[in-house]
Order: sequence, then C-alpha cells, then structure tokens
Amino acid sequence: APSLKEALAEKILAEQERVKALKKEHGSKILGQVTVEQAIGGMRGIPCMLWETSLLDADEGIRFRGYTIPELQEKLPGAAPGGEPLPEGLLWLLLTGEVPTPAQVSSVTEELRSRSALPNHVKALLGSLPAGTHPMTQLAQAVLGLQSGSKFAAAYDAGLHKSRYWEPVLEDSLDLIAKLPEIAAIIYRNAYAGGELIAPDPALDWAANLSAMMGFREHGALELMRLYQTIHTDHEGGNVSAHATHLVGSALSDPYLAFAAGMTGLAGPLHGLANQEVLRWIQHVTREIGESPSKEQLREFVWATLKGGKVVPGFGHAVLRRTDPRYTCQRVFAQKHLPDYPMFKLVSDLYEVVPDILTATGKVKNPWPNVDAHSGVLLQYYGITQESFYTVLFGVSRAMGVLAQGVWSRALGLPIERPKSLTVDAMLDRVKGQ
Ligand code: CMX
Repeated sequence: APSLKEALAEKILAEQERVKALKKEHGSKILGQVTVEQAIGGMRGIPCMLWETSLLDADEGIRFRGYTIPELQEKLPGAAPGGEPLPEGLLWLLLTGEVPTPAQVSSVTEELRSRSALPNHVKALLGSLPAGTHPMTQLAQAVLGLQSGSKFAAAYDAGLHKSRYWEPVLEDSLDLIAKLPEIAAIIYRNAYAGGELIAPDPALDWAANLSAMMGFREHGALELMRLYQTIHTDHEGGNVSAHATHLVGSALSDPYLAFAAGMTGLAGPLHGLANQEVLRWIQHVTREIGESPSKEQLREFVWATLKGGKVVPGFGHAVLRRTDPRYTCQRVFAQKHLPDYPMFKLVSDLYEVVPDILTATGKVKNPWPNVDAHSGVLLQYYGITQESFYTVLFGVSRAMGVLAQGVWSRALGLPIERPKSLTVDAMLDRVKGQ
C-alpha cells in the first residue's frame, strides 16, 4: 500500500495539469467584482485565493474535500467502530483528497508518532517563560523554537529545485503536526499542574495522546478530543489563521514561520480566542444571574453586552449565514454524553435567545452560533476548565488544514501573494464618473 507521501505524489501531477489548464483556458475570465465597500470592509466575499483542502458554503457550512462533518463522522475510521473520527484520517483526506482505509489511518498515526520527539531546547524555552504568559503566545513561541530544525529552510539554502519544494514542506508539516500535542500538553501542565509533565503513551492515537498528556484519559474526554481536533482543522482559506499562514508561506517562509503567523492570528478575540471569550462570558452570566437563569434574564444580559459596545462571543460569522455545522456536531455530542449538564442547558438556552436579539440590532449579518459557542462547555464537562488554554486546542487542530494546504500551495507553484492596496484619494480617483 502506498505511504501518505506516495499517495500524495500520485495526485500532484494531475492537479498541476488541471491548474495549468484552468489558468491557460480561463485565466482572463471573471470570478467576481471588487467594490469600494469590500476593499474597505475587510475584503469580505472577494474570491481571490486558491484553496484546495476545504470549501465553505454560507448556508451549508464547511466541506472538507467535498465531505460534510456528518459524512466524515460516518466515513473516517474511529478508534473503535462507531466512534468519533481520528484526525489522522482527516489529514490523509486533506492531503490526498481520498478517504483513507483504517490501515492508512494507522500508518499516519505511526508516522506522526515517529516524528513526535520534542527537542530539549523547546521544552526549556517553554519552561523559561514567565508564569501568566498567554498559552497562545507560548504556542507561537514554541513553534518558532522548532524552526531551527526546518528541512525546507535547509533544502532551500542548499539550492533545491522549486519543483520539489513540496517535499521538505511536507516533511516540516508532518514534523510540526507530530510535535504539537506534546507542546500543547507542556503548556497546559506548566500553567495548571505545577509543571508535572506526563510522558506520551505510544499506545494512543494522536488526539488521545494530547488529552492523556494533559491529564485527561477517560473515554469521553478522548472521544471529544478526536472530534474537536477533527472539526477545527480547516475552514477554507480566507479566515485569519488560514490566510496568515498562506500569506507568509507564499514568501517561501518555511512551515514553522508560516504557521506561527497563523497562530498569532488565531489568538485574536474575533477569531480563535472567541472560545475563551465565550467561556468567560458564560461564567460572567452565571456569576451575575446564577446557573439556571430564565430566558428573560438571559435576554437582558445579552442586550447589556451589546449596549456595552461588545460582541456576543460565539455568534456571527463573516461567511456563514446559518448555524455552524461545527456547532451542531458538538451539540449532538453533548446530547449524547452530557445531556443533563447545567452549562449545556445554558448554551442551549442561548441558542434560543441570542439570534433574535442579534437580528433585532439590524446590522449583524449572521445571528447564528459558530464553532466557538459550544466547544468550551464540552471541555469544562471533562475537567479542562482553564479557558485561557482553549485556543491552543483549536490551534493544534488548525495545523492539519493550513499545513496540508501549504504542501499543495508549493506543489502547485503558487506565487508570492501581493494584492493591491489603494489610498482614499486613489479610490476616489477610480470611482470618478461611475
Ligand atoms: N455580537 C455583536 N455584534 C456583532 C456580532 C456579535 N456576535 N457579530 C457581528 N456583529 C456586528 C459587527 O461587530 C458589526 O458591527 P459594526 O457595524 O458596528 O462594526 C456588524 O455586526 C456587522 O458585522 P458582520 O458583517 O455581521 O460580521 P463580520 O463579518 O464583520 O464579523 C465576526 C464576523 C465573526 C468577527 C463577528 O460576527 C463577531 O465579532 N462575532 C463574535 C466573535 C466570534 O464569535 N468570533 C469567532 C468566529 C469563528 C472563529 O473564527 O473562530
């Protein structure tokens, strides 16, 4: 059976031809227009990037290589039959476009295990940071700490032909994905368990090992981590973490440099840090109005948040216009594993209360919950209570999506990214007479 690299290599030639033909035959055709509003408004909706690993539909939500989340839950092998998908299987799918067999998934688990050893200087780096350094800042620093081992940077220095860039980029990507669980676990144990580390368990899969090294080994926690790590991987190319990784990678900065940029973007409260913010907001609710507030009390609280000039974290999206299927699958998980958990009830009540209020503001384009509205409550249930850590779990998962695309970006020879900016005067000049 072909290895991951061989299976990928087989796909690359055909896709290179397809992209070449697309450019040649349709290169001057129009994908969309760009308005002044879009240029000022965060480039919303401008179709201007090639991203192969996933595609987001405003109504339906994300598809990974054409598959929805429920389809992945059905098709991707789990740790046990009927269990949540193993993220290693999704990594195979993202890289090759094919659903892997159980044997292929095991081969990825083994491959990652063989690359997982963390250099001592990265452990020392993490140990040297002042207490209270935000876990996302630690994650970005640890990733940069690994950069000295970049095989792509070394191969580029040695003069590698550009047709082969994707090979050391794949090497770096697998090395980095393999090491992230232990990095995350060390950040967690240093911050919340007195620095008492737990060694990796070679009998566990990649996501379960992450949970176990953090100190959580019960069946439900492992299943949650597999699901969590699967659904946060990729959300097409325009979101801040994906786009930042893509942009920096386009300068031929190696995968460590590119991914660190993605992580510093994920650390923003309007993006990945929203999962921390949601938990803090919910804790604020329960502190102020108790664990089982009435819907009327919740409504008042939501309005107070809006009137304070703040966003309601976990709701809204730049592309989605319906409930995020990543939210829905977490809700289904909660209904199965923790139906009576009071915090889940609160999250469910917010689902009923918040959208009407956001709609009533008249300006929020998507009043529905996103992935971050639900994830924290599930983690709380299994004892992972430190919300400032949550975005690190998002980041570990995000590596699979953005690095898989990074391999493809180099395989397809995508150029350095360089969109055009304009001054206000230049915009006025361009719209004159229209
Ligand atoms: N609460 C309050 N106001 C909101 C809102 C929310 N949840 N979502 C959007 N709005 C506001 C915007 O702030 C904007 O207000 P102004 O015109 O006063 O600036 C207005 O509604 C229009 O914004 P939009 O077009 O609907 O949303 P954007 O595409 O600009 O932004 C997002 C998308 C996600 C940043 C925004 O919905 C938001 O801030 N949500 C809360 C934070 C959050 O959950 N982020 C996580 C998203 C998922 C992820 O990346 O992890």
